[in-house]
Amino acid sequence: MEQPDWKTAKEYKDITYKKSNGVARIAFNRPEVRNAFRPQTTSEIIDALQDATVDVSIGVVLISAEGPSPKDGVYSFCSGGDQNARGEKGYVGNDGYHRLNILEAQRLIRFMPKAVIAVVPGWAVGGGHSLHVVCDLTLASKEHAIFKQTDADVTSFDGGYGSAYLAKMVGQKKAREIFFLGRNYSAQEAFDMGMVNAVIPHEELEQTAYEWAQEILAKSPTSIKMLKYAMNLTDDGMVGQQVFAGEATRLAYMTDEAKEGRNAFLEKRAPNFEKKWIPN
Ligand code: S0N
Repeated sequence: MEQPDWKTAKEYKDITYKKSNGVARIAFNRPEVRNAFRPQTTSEIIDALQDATVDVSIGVVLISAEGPSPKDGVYSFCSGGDQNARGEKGYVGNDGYHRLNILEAQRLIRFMPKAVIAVVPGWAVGGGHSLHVVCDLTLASKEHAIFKQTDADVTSFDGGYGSAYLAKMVGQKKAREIFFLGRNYSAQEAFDMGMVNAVIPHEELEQTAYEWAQEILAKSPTSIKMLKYAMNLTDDGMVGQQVFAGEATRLAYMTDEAKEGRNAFLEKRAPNFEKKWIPN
């Protein structure tokens, strides 16, 4: 199978951002704090996600992590909000403003018209756990991935996708156990409860993620986009409908009917739609 030829797409401080043959890889790069995110980290992730969204050569995004920690050799995906960046009133950026911009990162992952895969090499905790939940797919290291929800330990809780959508994924009882007890779950346990797609030997994790991405890239882009939006729709309310319906409208623009509607207006005449009421 093809090996990636990663090229740095943009230099950042808290993340790495690379691309190879249709795949973008965004990776947390603060392994010494278990890849906790501070406002700067999330701003950088948002910037990279926006780039991957508009780059037409990119079809799949991997959210991964650098590591292990130089301090103790422990692997992590992300340990959530950096508790050191949390002032008296919340997460504080370098500019002194309080931010919760991880939610914008979640929305970009959720609504981008491309598949997003969480590649979990180690700890996925708190907001890091929520991030893997919001990704379309999750691949986890057999030896090192540990899933854990500490939101209720530190009074910094995700009442959106991280919890409510998780409950749709693993069931209400299990989701409440995950949040209320905050236990550690192995990759296999996470797989068994339906929040991980595959448990992969650690050394093969990144290559496997790249191969899954290549498999998706071989599919029809419009199909992947519409299927993602269709599966999102019922959980995303009117916004889900708006995103899905927007794509339907975009496809409708490509019909002769749409051209006739536009031309008739511009030519100041009644449209002739040929009255073809095509059945389903
Ligand atoms: C990850 C844990 C379980 C790892 O334990 P381990 O291996 O024993 O390592 P430690 O010795 O604890 O840690 C190693 C070093 O890393 C630092 N560190 C770890 N995590 C963080 C962190 N989150 N912030 C800052 N520093 C961290 C340690 O301090 C240690 O440093 P040194 O070597 O200097 O001592 C364990 O570390 C752990 O439990 N970490 C804390 C996890 C946590 O509580 N995270 C926050 C949970 N809440 C959120 O993330 C929600 C935030 C949020 O953004 C949100 C809010 C509303 C709506 C949505 C969201 C959202 O989630 O998106």
